[in-house]
Amino acid sequence: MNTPKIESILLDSAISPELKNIAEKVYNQERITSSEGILLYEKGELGYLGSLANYIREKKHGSKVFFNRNFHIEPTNICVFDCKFCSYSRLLKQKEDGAWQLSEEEILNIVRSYDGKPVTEVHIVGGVHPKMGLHYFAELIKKIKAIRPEIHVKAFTAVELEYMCRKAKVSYEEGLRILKEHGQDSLPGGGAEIFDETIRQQICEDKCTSAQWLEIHETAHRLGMPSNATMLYGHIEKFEHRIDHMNRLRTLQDRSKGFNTFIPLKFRNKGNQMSHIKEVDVIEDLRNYAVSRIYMDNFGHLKAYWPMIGRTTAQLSLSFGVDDIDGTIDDSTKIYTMAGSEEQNPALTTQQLVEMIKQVNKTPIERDTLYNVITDYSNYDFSKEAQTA
Ligand code: V47
Ligand code: SF4
Repeated sequence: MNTPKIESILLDSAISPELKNIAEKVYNQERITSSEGILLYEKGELGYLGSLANYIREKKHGSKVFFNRNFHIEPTNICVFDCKFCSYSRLLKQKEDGAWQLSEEEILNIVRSYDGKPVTEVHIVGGVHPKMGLHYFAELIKKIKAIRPEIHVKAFTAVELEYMCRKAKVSYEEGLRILKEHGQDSLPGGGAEIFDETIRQQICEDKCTSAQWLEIHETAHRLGMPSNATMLYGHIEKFEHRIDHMNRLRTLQDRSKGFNTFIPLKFRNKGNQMSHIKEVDVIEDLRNYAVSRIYMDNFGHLKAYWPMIGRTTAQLSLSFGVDDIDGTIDDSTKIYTMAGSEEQNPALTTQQLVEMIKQVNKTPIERDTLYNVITDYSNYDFSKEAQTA
C-alpha cells in the first residue's frame, strides 16, 4: 500500500492549516507537541498520517524491515494480579482450570530444544507467581546461559520485577543488578498498559503503578540494560491517554536513552473481563502506528507484533511507520492466542517472514536484540540452508 509523499501533503490546499503545520514540522524533523498529537488522532486521515509516518520511517531506516530469530518461554500463567483485559492468567487455586507452571527442568529443556538452531534471543515473561522469586529466576537465567552462553536473555516485565524485588526486599537497582550478574541482558516492554492513573485503576488496579514501571525501566537503563515499551490501546482509553502515555515514555527516553522499541498492542477481547468492549478496526490500528511513529521521535524503532494483529495488518503497518515485525516465534506464546489474536498458531519460518516482507517491497533484515544487523535477506538463497527457525 502506497501513501502519498509528504511533499504533496505540504502543497495540498484541501488540508487544514493546523494539519499542514504539523506536516511541515515533521518534514523539518521537529518534535510535535502533545496537543498536536491529539489533533492527529482526532483529525488526521489515514493517508495523511501514513505520509508523515512513512517519511520518518524512510529517513530513519529506508526500506529496511527488521526481524529477530527468537523463542518465547512462559514459565507460568499463575498470577497474583487481576488485570481485567487478561485472558491468560489463573489464580494459584485454579490448577484444574488451565493453569500451568513449568518446572526448572522443563524450562531448560525448551532451551535445549533449540540446540543447533540459529536463534539469538529468548524472551521470558509470564504470570506473577507467588513462589517463583528473584533468586529462583536469577539461578534459572544462569542455567540458561550455561546451556547457551551467547543467547540474549530478554526477560521479565516491570510488573514481574516490581513484585520480585518487593518480595525479596531489595531495591529495584539491587534486584536488577542481581539479574544482570546472572545473565539477564534486557527487559521486554510489557506491563505498561496505559499510564493514566484513572484508566489504570479501572483495567489493572492491583499491579505496579505507572511511576514504578517508569522507575524500573530508568533504573535498568542506568545499569546498562536496554528495554522496550508497550502501550495497550483500543479499550476504554481516549486519545489524550495514548498521548499522555507516549509523552511519559518520550520524556524518559530523552533522559535515559535506553529504550530500543515502542510496541503498541491492540486490545483483544476474547475470554477476559473486558469482553463487552468492541475491538478497534484495522484503520485505527494503522492510524495508531502512524501517530506513534510521528510522536515518538526519539525512539529508534516501532514494532508491530504480528502474532497479535495478523500477517496482513503487519504487512500494511510497514507503510505506516513500522520498521520491525518482531520475529519468528513458536506456538508457546499464549497471552495473545487466549485473548483472540489473529494468529492461533503463531509460527513462521525465516523464509516465510522474509517473503512476507518482500511482498510489500521492503528489505528484510535479520537483527539481534540490539538491532545489530545479522543478515540482509535481499538476495538470500534459501535453497542452500536447511530451514530450522
Ligand atoms: O503487558 C495482555 C498485553 C503484554 C492482552 O518487548 C494484551 O519485545 C492485548 O509485553 N489484548 C505482555 N494485549 C506482552 C509484551 C510483549 C509482547 C511482544 C513483544 C514484547 C517486547 C513485549 O500483553 C501485557 C499486556 O499489555 N496483553 N492481554 C489482551 N487481551
Ligand atoms: Fe498477571 Fe500479566 Fe495477566 Fe496482569 S496481564 S493478570 S500481570 S499475567
